[in-house]
Amino acid sequence: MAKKQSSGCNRTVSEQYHQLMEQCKVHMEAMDRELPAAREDLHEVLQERGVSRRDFLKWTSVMTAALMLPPMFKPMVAKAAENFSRVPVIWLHFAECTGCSEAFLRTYYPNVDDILLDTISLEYHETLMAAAGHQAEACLEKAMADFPGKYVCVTEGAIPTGLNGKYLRLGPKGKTGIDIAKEVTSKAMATICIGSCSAFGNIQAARPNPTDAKSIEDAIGVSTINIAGCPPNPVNFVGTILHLLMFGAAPALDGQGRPLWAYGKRIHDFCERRPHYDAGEYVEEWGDEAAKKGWCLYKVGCKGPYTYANCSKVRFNAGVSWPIMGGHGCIGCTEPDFWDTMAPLEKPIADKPIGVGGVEAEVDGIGAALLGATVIGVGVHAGMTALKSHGQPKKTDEETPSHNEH
Ligand code: FSX
Ligand code: SF4
Ligand code: F3S
Repeated sequence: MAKKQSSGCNRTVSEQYHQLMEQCKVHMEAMDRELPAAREDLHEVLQERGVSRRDFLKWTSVMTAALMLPPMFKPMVAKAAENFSRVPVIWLHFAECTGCSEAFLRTYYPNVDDILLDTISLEYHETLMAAAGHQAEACLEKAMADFPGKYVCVTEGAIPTGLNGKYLRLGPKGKTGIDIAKEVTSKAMATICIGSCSAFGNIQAARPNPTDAKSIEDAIGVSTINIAGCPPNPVNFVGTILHLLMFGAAPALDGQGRPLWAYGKRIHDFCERRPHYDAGEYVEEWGDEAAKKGWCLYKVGCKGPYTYANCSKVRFNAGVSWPIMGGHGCIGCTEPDFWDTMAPLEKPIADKPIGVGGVEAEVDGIGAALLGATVIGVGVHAGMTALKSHGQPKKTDEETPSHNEH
């Protein structure tokens, strides 16, 4: 009886994946017809940059698994990667430090993700483009006119909303950030917030927030896909674009608009220092013997127990390291309002004892509560059918099938 139930269940899952595959094929064929021609051949670029076919196939497997898809989707991920440079991107800057763009650009040993980012079809990016003033504005208008409903709007930075947005005026006509964001997102296929500033307001919105800075979603009322982090991991952006290319919709999102495949797990549960936490072995102060031994950083302020992101798994700088590996605790940079809610950054949030019967159970409880809150939001954000309409109206309760929920 149990066996029958199990195989019936498996058959259902397999049928669902086959159905998803059909949807993926139909969508990718449509994209093939609609997207502008590729400016560069990905495989030639990979070869020039020293990435072998074998490395590319390995990357395809890793990315397919990261996107929570079964191996049958590997060829589709490869095809989406080939189409990566065909997606027109308009990249807007608001109130921020440009660290996000920096994080995406700075790479010494490029891997496939970095190379994909290099090939991206940036129609407009204020820090990278040569044009300025009226010329730059003309580039933006042309990109919007050439690719209505087909471009991805990437936003970096928060939007100051005080004084009707006049704290942030941009370009030769002195438009406010609010005006530009509304104009460009209204004709976009999707809006992706890069970094915690555009996703949540971040440092600009930290208390006392004199300019009344807000996230894009709160400032102008559009639904956004939030690639959180200060700065975020480029891999999370690449995977999200691949998902858009494959299915024409955002991946399943948590209650904070973050893709679940990248932000669904807690830092604390995939941390290499976790055995030390469990054994009650903590760094007490910077540079002590425990620090040299790589023990847990909770007592010097690590906020890994409250933070959701894949940093330990994908790491930064071509997978070389990540904050906790580097010796500092996580400051919770992928969480909303972390400057306020995670402070003080180098001390535990509450002055409570650690160890068996101490804060350990509470910390795990907090993680579970946060996860509960994010999962409740999945239904709302997973219904991103709005992505298919150009206006991307703010959040809908409408459900779309999402493979990530299987
Ligand atoms: Fe914010 Fe990004 Fe932090 Fe900086 O642009 S997410 S302050 S790394 O640069 O927006
Ligand atoms: Fe890792 Fe921080 Fe958790 Fe310690 S508290 S195990 S350093 S995430
Ligand atoms: Fe940010 Fe913590 Fe990762 S500080 S980069 S979420 S380890």
